[in-house]
Amino acid sequence: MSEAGGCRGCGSSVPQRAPWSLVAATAAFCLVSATSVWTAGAAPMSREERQKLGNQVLEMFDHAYGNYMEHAYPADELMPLTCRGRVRGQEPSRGDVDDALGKFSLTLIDSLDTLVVLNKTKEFEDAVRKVLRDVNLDNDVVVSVFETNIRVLGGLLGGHSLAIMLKEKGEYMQWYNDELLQMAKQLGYKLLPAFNTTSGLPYPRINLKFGIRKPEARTGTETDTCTACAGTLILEFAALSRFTGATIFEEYARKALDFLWEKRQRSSNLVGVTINIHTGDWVRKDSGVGAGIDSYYEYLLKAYVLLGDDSFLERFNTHYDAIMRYISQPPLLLDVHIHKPMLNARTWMDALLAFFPGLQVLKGDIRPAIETHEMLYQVIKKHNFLPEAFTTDFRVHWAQHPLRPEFAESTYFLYKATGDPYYLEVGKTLIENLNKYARVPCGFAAMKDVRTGSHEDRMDSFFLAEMFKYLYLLFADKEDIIFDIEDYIFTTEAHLLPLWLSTTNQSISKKNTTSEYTELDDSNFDWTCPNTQILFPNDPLYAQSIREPLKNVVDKSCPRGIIRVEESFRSGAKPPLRARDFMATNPEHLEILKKMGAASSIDAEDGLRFMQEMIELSSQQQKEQQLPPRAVQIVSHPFFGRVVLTAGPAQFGLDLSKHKETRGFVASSKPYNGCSELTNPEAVMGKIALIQRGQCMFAEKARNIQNAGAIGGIVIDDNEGSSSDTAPLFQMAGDGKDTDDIKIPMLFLFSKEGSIILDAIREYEEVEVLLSDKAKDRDPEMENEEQPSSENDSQSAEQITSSSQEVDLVDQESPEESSLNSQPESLSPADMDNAASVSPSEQISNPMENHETTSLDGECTDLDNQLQEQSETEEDSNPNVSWGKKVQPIDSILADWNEDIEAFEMMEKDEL
Ligand code: DMJ
Repeated sequence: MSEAGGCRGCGSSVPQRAPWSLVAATAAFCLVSATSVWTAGAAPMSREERQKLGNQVLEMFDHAYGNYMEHAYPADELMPLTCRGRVRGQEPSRGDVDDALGKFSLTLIDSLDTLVVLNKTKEFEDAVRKVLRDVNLDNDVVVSVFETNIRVLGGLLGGHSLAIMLKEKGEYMQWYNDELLQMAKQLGYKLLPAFNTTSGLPYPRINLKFGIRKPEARTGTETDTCTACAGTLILEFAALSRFTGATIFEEYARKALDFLWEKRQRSSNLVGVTINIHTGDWVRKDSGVGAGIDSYYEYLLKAYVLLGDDSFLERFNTHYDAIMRYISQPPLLLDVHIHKPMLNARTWMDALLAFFPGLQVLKGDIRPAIETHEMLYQVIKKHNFLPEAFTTDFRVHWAQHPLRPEFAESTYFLYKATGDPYYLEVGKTLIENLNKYARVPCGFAAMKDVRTGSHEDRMDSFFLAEMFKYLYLLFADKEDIIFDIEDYIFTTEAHLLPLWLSTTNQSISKKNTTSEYTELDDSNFDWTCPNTQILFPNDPLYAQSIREPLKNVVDKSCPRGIIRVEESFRSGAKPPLRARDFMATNPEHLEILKKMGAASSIDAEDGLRFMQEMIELSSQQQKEQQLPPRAVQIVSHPFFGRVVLTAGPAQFGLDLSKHKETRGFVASSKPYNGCSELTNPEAVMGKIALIQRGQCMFAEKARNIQNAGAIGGIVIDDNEGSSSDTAPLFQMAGDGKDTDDIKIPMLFLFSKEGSIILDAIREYEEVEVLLSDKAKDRDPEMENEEQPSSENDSQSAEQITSSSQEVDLVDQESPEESSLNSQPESLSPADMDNAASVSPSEQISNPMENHETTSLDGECTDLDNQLQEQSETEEDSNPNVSWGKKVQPIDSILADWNEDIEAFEMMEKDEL
């Protein structure tokens, strides 16, 4: 190659065409090479240490990929806790997440080009042969068009791109004859029927065998899709067209992008989250840079980089200008309404937006990239991982973390742009946290709850496609990679497409391509490159100077709130009324409410925010009655604390959040249902008793095992196959009587999590667990005994698997245990009683829906204190008013506000 050249730098540069374009896309990269001039700030990292970290990444990849290949392949994904493959239809449905699984060995295909980046050429060659031999793209499965495109089509094209590169080098892949490309083309044709809509926007799902329209297809009735789903096709589809000469793919992807562009909200230049594929109406009018929209923006800029079509850059810049105007509130990125872009649509951010600083680097806007990245890093330092969503005051909103790579991606790009070794330290922390908290004997498990450290039986393919690539590249020197990464662009799934495609088969885009430098109308592109002041500070401490003021942003403050309060104080006005401070008995508050929406637009904005906060507060208060999930951590050999299971709490017995955790060996109780006096007290004495759910009240079971001398109890669900992956977590209720006599801690595990412990007992006999509110660090003493190699890890994992396949407690245990395998339909009356004793509101505690209800240490203290002080002053001056008394119920306040909300919605509709 190369068309690419000049100012290149970090694995995603541009072809050498129009000079203006070149600067626009790569200006940030010219900052690279700062590594050598680094003089202060974070200490430089030695080559030795970088190599060590690079090797660690390789070992981690081997652990993930090796276990997938050994225990899951040809299934789509590895289930790292039960150490087997996830086969769609054979596991309880997880809803939309499963639409990525098409029975096409997803993880293998998604890992192809990672193997080459990580220098595993031999393994790549083997993997390609396996794909060609085993993968069937014609399964009767309904899959997501978006996921299939970015992961499978992208994976095949990335594999092809590197296969032909290797073949040209003359050593590996000499037999290769574009077979992966042929598969990609076959898949491309399978996806095309999805575009059969009047708008040209694709249906969100397609049946790989039957397409959309056939009755057997079981899809094609959807009306809506997400903006990212319709707008993240151009890189793969254009690459497919240019590799094969079949122009239809690029044409369809362009048409969808053109339609989205036409439908942008004209006054704000923003797009909504979901759109009707037939009418083009925005279905969800909130707009951000995270979930649902993210890669639409990414692909506009990267399509320009890969295809050299200026119209994509102009669109990107127009959107970027709007994003920076309305959504960016550094260091935050907050969703707004497309019609009312000054109004925030949410008070929380999602983890997917962590890719945005990386995109800003590609655009060349480094300052806000550094700021947002720093804020995200502080959230990570607090919770070890980025929770799926977190509030503007950095509390956990959705506690899951499915090992997403976006933050690693941005870290890589920022390091390349700044050369600041700080970003190497960030990468090191990511590696440490993955090994410490997500690594299990059979791979890496997603976090079910970053607060408790509990796991989910899930290792998504993007973890191999993206995470290891970005982490390895972060620490690699040029000579560590067998090809020049700068000749390629990363897709959203981090698949590599060669930049020379820009000049191949470009018939479709020719009319839009600027072949010579032309002055574009960039009058409204304030944020556009070249912006040398932002980009070339020529100061090795530049990044650090931007991070410095944000050092404690997460721990000590609520930046936005504080700014607003300060501004208000500066202007002599009182700070806006916040829902959490509202007292219906405070005449001043009532006066403020009356004024809201009437006077200035600022008052109106405060009023709407107040309404939103009230709604959130109300649902939060309802949820406050719920106890958070707990953790059961297996601490004995060979788990050493690595497997953490999500457990439901009990409303009786020892409260694990207030007391020290309980640790002990486990023993099955006899009878297994624990509904009568135990016949094996000697076995459970001083241990944690395992009891099966059903046939009597939870409290009765607890009393029986306590009387037998157990120090804790784990109730295991009797509904075979139930799992906290697919069902809301239980809280075990008491029996309606006084349960103060129950002193031991009791936790509930669904059947799948429970069987992990039962399997372990069968295999290792002595199994020790820790019952706690949050997983604890691994036991250092145990660590010393730990077998170091991943080979050993996978051996033990293999043993667990085989045991999990063979375990049959019914055969081994007492007759009462025969109900272990009973189906939900065969619930006994006592089961019914048991279920009835737990009201739905008491029971359901789904982490995906669960807002964190208690403040974390040190969060928002400044703002809270200021507002609290203010409220106290008001209280003092009015002795008749006191907190918690005479407060109008939230419901009635909400009813009062309902009319206004409806009016606001009408207003929005009218504007459409
Ligand atoms: C990946 O599949 C892609 O990066 C996609 O664009 C959104 N995020 C997931 C991983 O989090």
